Amino acid sequence: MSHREITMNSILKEVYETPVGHDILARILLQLGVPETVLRNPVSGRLKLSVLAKLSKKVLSEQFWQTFLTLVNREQDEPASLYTPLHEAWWKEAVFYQIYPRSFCDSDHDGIGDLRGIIEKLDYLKDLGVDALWLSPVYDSPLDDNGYDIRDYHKILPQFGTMKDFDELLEGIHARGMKLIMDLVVNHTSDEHEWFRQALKDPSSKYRNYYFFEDDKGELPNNWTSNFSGPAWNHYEDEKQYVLHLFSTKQMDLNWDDPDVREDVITMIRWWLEKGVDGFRMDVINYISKEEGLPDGDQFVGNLMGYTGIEHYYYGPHLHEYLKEIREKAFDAYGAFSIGETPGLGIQMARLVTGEEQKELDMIFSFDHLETPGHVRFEDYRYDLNAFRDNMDTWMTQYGNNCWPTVFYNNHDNPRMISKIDSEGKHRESLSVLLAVMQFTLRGTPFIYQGDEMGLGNVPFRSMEDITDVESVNQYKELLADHEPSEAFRIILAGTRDHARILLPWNDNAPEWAGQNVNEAVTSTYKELISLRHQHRALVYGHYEMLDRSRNRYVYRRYDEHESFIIDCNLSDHPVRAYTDLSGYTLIRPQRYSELNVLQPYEARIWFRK
Ligand code: TEU
Repeated sequence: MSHREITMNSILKEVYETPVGHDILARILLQLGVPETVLRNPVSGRLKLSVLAKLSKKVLSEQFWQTFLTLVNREQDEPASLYTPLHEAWWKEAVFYQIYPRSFCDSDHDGIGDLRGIIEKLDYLKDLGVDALWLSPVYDSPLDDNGYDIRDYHKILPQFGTMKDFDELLEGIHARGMKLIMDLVVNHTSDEHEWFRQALKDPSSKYRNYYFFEDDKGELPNNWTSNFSGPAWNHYEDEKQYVLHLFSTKQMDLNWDDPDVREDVITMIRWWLEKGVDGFRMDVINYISKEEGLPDGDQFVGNLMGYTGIEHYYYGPHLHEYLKEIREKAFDAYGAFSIGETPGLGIQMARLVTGEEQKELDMIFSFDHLETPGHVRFEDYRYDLNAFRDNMDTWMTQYGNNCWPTVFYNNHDNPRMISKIDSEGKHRESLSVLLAVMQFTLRGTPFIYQGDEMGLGNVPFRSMEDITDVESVNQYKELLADHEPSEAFRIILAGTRDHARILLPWNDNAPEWAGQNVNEAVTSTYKELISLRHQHRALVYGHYEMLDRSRNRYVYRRYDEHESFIIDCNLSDHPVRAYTDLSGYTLIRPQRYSELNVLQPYEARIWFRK
């Protein structure tokens, strides 16, 4: 099925019915704080796109709308019906746990986590109830971006151990009935990767075309900026060349339009699958296809996102084609699992890459729920769980049976969620438990980030001297142009990825000022909840129904033909009246409560009926 050509004369309702039109308009409205329902409202829905363009003339350029029309009209596919049959899969039933190796467990006391440290903790992870591990990069790397800048895809970083350690780790994981997925970072390589070295050294090498080289004509090739501050172009004076990097100056973007790049990447993926790994988390995989000619980005979008040019590569012209190719030539032969990290994709676009019939990715990480709409990560504000509820509800009900959501709060790229909600840490335990209750009872695969199960919050970094992340360091320098140092540090403190990258406090080994310690009660609740999920199919494959979405309330039901759960959540730091329509249900957690009709701050209850 294809939709009619969208033009500036199309009415909003029609634009909103296309997958890409839906996601972009929804995002703009979200950022502007306008409810999405205006697009479904018969009066405003009949307005022409050109009227919206006029109304937003101050912020959105004419060029933006040109790009918008290109993106909308290029996508002629439509998501399948929401109600296709639901198929079972191990990764829908599994509880995943993300390990960020350098800060997980340090076995040789050099201050940096390592592979043997992970081996030491396999029994702990098994006991927690984890079914699958996602390992952030462990490959050889100059560590400009902690391993997301890969120098050699076939080597283990010596700081982390050896390939023998890796093999032992994989064996230990499989021996415990768990699975391992690796991080696949193939949007870019390190500038120290052999391919890039050849490319830079020898203009006639085939590797020149592996990257985006542009002749130096006295100005930057376009206005794109890096995700990590500054222009997205390195200048090589001797060679008179500019080369593209969407991330740090040492992370050079691969040119996926070169079939040799795709073939080399596919061969590398197969090499790891041959070793027995069970799948991959694919780093910024939606960025691999760039718009031909690398046109300038829109300034408004750039300001909104914090970097310019993204509309030309986050849903590029050959994205579907390349994802299908990797799937067919590498993943399918091994029955391997794939999850894409896809910043910026909305739900309808996500349906077009994860729909079973598409044969592209099994799941994706969407990030829209990580900030309250209208706010950005580098901003000191209080996160609102009401927006989280609304976002979850959309993914629970609008994603379709042929797609499967992920449910997570944290990863190595974000400050800790409990601190975003409650910066003083007054409700550390109840908040950790509330988040866990939702994570293990919503529909979708839970991804725990290391330390969630310990109830970890943010780190009270004292100054920029405690900060090491390349993103923060670059941003701080940029901020100094128009901020006082103390103000710049405050902004970094709000958003720095270092909050999630401090060594886990297994045995008080984190520096004292960091104030990190394990909350045992949180850990045991994790165990209890994971085991509950494992015991009840209704919590995995069951239906989802919203029962109450009034302010600060999230009450929902998960059920199948055999059993039913009602989950009653208080999303606020003050008491609320509990849900009462519970005939036939028994309370299974918490075991103790102070008042039956009142939920305490951030309290979450689970009721059960057979
Ligand atoms: O992150 C990509 C990225 O853009 C994220 O910062 C994303 O925008 C953010 O998580 C949304 O909340 C990936 C890796 O996860 C990150 O660690 C790397 O630095 C980056 O790619 C480059 O490889």
